[in-house]
Amino acid sequence: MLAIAEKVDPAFAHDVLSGLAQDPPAVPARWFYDEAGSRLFDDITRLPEYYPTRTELSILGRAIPEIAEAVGEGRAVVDYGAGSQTKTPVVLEGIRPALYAPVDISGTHLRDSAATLSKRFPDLPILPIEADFTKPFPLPAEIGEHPRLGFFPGSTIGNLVPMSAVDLLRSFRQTLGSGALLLIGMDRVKAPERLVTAYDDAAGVTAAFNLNLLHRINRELEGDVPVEDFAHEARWNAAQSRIEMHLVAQRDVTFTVRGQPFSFAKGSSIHTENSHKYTAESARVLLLAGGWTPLREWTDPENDFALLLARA
Ligand code: AVJ
Repeated sequence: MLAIAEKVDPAFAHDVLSGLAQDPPAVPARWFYDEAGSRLFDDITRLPEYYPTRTELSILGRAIPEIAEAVGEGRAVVDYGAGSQTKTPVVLEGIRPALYAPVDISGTHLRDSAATLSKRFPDLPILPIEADFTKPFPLPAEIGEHPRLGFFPGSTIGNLVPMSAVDLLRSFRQTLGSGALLLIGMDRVKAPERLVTAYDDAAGVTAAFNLNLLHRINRELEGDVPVEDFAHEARWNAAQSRIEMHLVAQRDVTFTVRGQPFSFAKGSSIHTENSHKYTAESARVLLLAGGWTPLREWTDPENDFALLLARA
């Protein structure tokens, strides 16, 4: 029991207990990614309905010669979110950086992906940085004086409300310094039906991903949430240009988490994720507000997803 209790992140307990008591109730999306959740997200990226991952990879594959030309050789690549096993190798192969610095909050994930990459790029110096990149952090001196390229793929920026996204872009600019470039992936606004389908797939994988949060609360926080009484819902919020994921109570429900009681009336929900979508224009405005000047953008033929290159 103690071994399990020891693994519980106090920040998880705090975010769940205060988030469920909030009006409207909400738990930050970062808590999806325990072991089961990370596996489910991996499955999501292969779903026919979930276009972002494969679209971004194909844009990157086609654009990499132009990206390499714009970026130049000998940069230090700072990879926020530590290494997609598919996208990062395309970038490293294409631009021939002087150094690769993956940043991740999980030391285990960081070491695993660094080990995999060093097999494929034996001559590339790799400098793993264990940090929460949502807060400003200094780059270690070992990174040297190479001009930097920040890499922030996957539309992860979309999880943040624009105010927080701007803060994050500003802090990237601060840490990467003058002369830095940023290569960032952003999902595009498109027909709401397609967006909702991408976040509510026929096989129910995204539903399982969303509901896993409740299982995690039960496993790690002594919860007795009746998971079967909640249903996954993906909603398009047009005013805020985002997909929202919710867990909707299917009847009046009461439960406890760490002894604290909660009640949800039938039809009320726990808001579990925002995934903001940008137009070509709003993406550029977001970058500018964050202190980055957009230089170029690459999209797929359907204009479903965009990779943007910007300079500090
Ligand atoms: C990893 C945040 C980019 O918002 O599309 C996928 C997460 N949630 N399906 C996204 C997610 C449901 C994903 N990001």
